Amino acid sequence: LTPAEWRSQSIYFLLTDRFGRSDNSVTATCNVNDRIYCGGSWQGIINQLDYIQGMGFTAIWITPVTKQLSQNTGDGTSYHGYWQQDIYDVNPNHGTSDDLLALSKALHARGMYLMVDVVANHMGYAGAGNTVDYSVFAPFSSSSYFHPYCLISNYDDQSNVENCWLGDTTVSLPDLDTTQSSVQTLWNNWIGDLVSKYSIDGLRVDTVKHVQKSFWPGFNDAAGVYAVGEVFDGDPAYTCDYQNYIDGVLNYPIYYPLLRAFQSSSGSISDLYNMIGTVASDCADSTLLGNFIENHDNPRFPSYTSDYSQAKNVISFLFLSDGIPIVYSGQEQHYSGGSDPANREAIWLSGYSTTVELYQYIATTNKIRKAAIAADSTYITTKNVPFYQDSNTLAMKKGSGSSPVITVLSNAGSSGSSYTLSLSGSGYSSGAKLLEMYTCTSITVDSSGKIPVPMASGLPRVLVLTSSVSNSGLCGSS
Ligand code: ABC
Ligand code: CA
Repeated sequence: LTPAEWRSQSIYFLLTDRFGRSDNSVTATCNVNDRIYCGGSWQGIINQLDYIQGMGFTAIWITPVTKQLSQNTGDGTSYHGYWQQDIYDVNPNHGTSDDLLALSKALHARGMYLMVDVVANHMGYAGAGNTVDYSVFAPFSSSSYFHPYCLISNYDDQSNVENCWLGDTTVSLPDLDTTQSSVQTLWNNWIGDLVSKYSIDGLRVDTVKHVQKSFWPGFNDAAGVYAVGEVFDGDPAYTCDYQNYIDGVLNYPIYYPLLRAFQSSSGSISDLYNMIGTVASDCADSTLLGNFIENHDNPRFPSYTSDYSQAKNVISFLFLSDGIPIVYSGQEQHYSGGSDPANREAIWLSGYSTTVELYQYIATTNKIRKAAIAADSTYITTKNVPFYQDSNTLAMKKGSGSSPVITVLSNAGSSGSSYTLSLSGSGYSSGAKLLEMYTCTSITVDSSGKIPVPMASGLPRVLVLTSSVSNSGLCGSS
């Protein structure tokens, strides 16, 4: 799939080891602190695709598929998939190469897409950096392919970030010398073959800031599909520049102000308001970024606040601002794990309940976004514009000038009062008939051009032109 085709997708990100088991068990134990394989597999994902599709997701992103170091180390095992040793073989803990192919086919049969996580920065070794036996790697079976050993010690020094090694002295992540043309050729051939062998539709690319920028255009071209890179840095000036070398980046610049705005009723709305504009201007194309509020590297949102209204607001933001929404498996169950490894809970232990509040909320929000895309061919490429803020409220509009989708967010929390927000600046004129999509309330723009938005319990509101709602499956339309 091309970048343009990915814009309108929505992505469910899961750790293959933690999502579903081949035996469909919903009781198999999984103690996150043990950092060992819990038994999830590609067949287990196939078994639960109804659960994912039932929330309206059109794509999944799965953790790396390559063969890993096999030891149980002081840092645990390679259950997450970022400690590869043989890039030409698949991780046997997750199944066979035929199982991975079957997953790809099962997704495509449903009209869904497969995004695979890939790592080009490093391999993984069970031991300190000065003890590595390079013959265990395929290819890259000699030290000559790698940078000399040094652990990254200074994130403010870009050459240290690119040339030294991630990991620690228990598990090393031997850092490839990606400036060598032989290394580039091996990676580019590998990614082209992997994408074609498994009919992969998109890539999530690990550790992008740890490889020189000039490596990425060739790799992205060789893949031939949309690639979204992980640049783990909240500074838009630093992170956005990578979008000049790879199709998209994960939206870390928005992640931090989004988290801060909604983690309590005193969070800063204005920092988020300002960052929306900064990202839209600093990044080459904000509509190709990957939006998230949770992932496997950061504490889950409910570890900051257990408030469901706050959780709903961040979900609405991910789906209705610029970029491709990404929900991290377990977010729909309101899982609350903190830092790695606590944020990697097994999803089967939820029993895959589809009746829980956030599962339903995500399903509705996916429908609202799909309806907006269907009603307005410019929706997905038109930049989101924030136009109103007060200390607890943010309003933004996205889509065509005459019928934008208006999203009103609040960080007042579940105990927030009921009141009518008199919203100006939306662009709608007096008399326009709008529908609030979460409550199916009809609203008419008042004689002074303000929208009387019924707010309650700190919940988000989404307003669209009533005439655009047909065929959405929402608010009584078929
Ligand atoms: C884990 C624990 C370690 C523990 C080890 C045994 O297990 O985190 O504490 O010692 C994989 C596994 C992890 C494992 C690591 C290392 O490998 O999943 O469980 O660590 O063995 C990607 C993946 C991630 C993966 C790897 C490695 C890379 O998403 O799952 O980890 O393939 C850095 C990298 C980033 C990486 C992340 C985990 O570490 O850049 O690619 N993620 C600062 C730095 C970032 C740094 C981040 C976290 O800290 O700038 O580069 O990410 O260490 C903001 C700033 C940011 C700043 C944050 C903290 O604050 O803007 O720049 O980030 O304000
Ligand atoms: Ca590197």
